[in-house]
Amino acid sequence: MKTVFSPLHLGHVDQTELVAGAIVPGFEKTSRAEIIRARVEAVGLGPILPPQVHDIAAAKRVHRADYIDFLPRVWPMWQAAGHSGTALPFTWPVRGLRADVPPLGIEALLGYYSFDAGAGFVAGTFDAIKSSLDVALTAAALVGDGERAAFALCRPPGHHAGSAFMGGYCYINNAATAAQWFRDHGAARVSILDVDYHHGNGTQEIFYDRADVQVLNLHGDPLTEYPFFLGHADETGIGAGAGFNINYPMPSGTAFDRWSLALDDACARIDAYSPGAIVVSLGVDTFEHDPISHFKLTSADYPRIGARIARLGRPTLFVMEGGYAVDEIGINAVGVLTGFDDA
Ligand code: Q9C
Ligand code: ZN
Repeated sequence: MKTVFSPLHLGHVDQTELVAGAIVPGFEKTSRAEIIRARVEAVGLGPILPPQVHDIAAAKRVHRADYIDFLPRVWPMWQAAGHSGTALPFTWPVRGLRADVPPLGIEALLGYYSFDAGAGFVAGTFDAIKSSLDVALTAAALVGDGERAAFALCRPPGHHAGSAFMGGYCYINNAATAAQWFRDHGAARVSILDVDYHHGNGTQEIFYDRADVQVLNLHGDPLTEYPFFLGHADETGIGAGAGFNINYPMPSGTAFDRWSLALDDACARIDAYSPGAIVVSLGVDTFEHDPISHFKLTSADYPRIGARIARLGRPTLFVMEGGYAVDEIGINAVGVLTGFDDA
């Protein structure tokens, strides 16, 4: 399997986040992608290719244009305001406030275009966001050109980013943009299978009223797990999209015996949908030793995930999402891919 990777992710570095009332170093750090890339090389998964630069207009097929146009302005506006450190919001237009009038200042705009304080900007963040998108689209094109599968080693991740908001370490929804790319290049239907520990709220929001992209999410129950405010089992789609959004919330402590039953059910639904391509939002924060998550998958389970997805027998794009147990992130993420290739 070919991997697409860009070193531009390295500019998204030393950003901080808010954890338990304290500003701390971000869990979503550069070593994540570097260790995965090293593992791809160590196991000889296949060639590692640089991305081709794409027009950012591809992201506007699933995101609001004003949101995408805001992203390159964040750091210059933050600096012009005399700020340093990590650009983060502190107020949001929730119930009772107006979300229809964009404010003028950078701190307010960051709140307007986000749902939490989990997507900070530093000087190199926009270039990393754009490179991550380019990685996803380049890998999608490999699959479109006939590869059985490809690995988009994206950083930063994307599945929490919605049509007009960032959050949860995510800015542009790489998996959603890639799914739309498949739709725009001949696939009548696309399935997005999100196996990250956290519910892919952005992906769900983007496709919630659409029948042409099926979204399946296996994740920690939002009653207790981030992102808390989406991802329940009764969210099944709306309008034309009714029945095409499928959530599998599972309790803390879930291990592979139960998790794999949800995967089997999701795969049966993908089979029934008969998509022209599958986009896997590949998070490995389901791992038993992940520092911010609460499932109990082991390193031996990840190749089984890949093998099960391979049995679907469809063109498959793997898009990297979360996973914060850095020591094992390479073994676990690449384990899914070797499990796929060996099946
Ligand atoms: N106490 C992804 O996996 N909350 N995003 C962390 C730590 C944010 C996860 C709180 C988790 C975001 C792509
Ligand atoms: Zn996650």
